Amino acid sequence: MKCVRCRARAEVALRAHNSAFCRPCYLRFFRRQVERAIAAERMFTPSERILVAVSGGKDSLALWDVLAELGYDATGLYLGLGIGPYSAASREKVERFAAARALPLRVVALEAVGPGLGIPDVAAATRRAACSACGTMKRHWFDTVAHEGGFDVLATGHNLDDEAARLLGNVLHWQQEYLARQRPVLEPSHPKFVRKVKPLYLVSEYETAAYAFMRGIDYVVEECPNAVGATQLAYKDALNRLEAASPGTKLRFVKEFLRTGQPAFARADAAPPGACAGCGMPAYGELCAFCRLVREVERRRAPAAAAS
Ligand code: Q46
Ligand code: ZN
Repeated sequence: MKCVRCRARAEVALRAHNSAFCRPCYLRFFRRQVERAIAAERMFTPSERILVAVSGGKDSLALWDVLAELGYDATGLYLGLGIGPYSAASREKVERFAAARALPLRVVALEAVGPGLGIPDVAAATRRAACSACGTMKRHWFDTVAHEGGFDVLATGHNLDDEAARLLGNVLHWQQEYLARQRPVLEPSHPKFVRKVKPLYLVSEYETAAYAFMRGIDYVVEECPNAVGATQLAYKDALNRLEAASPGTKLRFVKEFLRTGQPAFARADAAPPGACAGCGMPAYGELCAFCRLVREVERRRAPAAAAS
């Protein structure tokens, strides 16, 4: 198999793109795909300050790497979720990555800020699934750090597989509100929010993994222990089977949704959020989701504390 650009021996074959590339041509192809998505969706410009949410996994580190390579002003944000050895290992990977490339990194350990609650604390006290508590906590700290740090945009490493799985889940349950907000760029609906972007939304997990491998990125391979059995994985599995039978399915699914379906769901009249009475961040009720969750933890813990 030969590289479609230079005819050298190919290292990666991309069936969805009907292409194969040698290493230098693949790295160029990958960067151009990301660059094109940034430009086409007007995600950000070189003069803007970008906060990149990095988990230590291959997608977010590949994203940070490619943004830095393209010359963007990209600062990493690592949230210490307090999930035992997984959190310790991922933090170490992120810190090493940043140090080796002299990239600016912010580390926020959830147990050391605000109410001092890591994900296992919140999940145990509220008896919620860890991932549901985690989503609310992460959103709050991403928004807070981006706002307080004066960043223009928050970038996450969601790839095509993530977006396709999320879309499938939203369609299977006809989650109209989520479908209305599933876009690669979300403009802020409040002065304390920043723009949120997903520059990797059209590159597959395989493509990101190949990029990370070729760039020598050392990432945390183990998944978060809470990810095991997540419904998202079942959707990914189903989509992978469809992709194998008909290459390009995921790309078409996501692209065509954004072109034809998404605008129909987007409600032009969505009311903007007010201010949370607890933390001052944007909220749709009196309290934001984060403060509601923290109060729930406090409420549930109070009787236990009184009894002990
Ligand atoms: S980190 Fe958090 Fe994920 Fe772990 S607890 Fe679930 S949501 S699986 S991306
Ligand atoms: Zn709040």
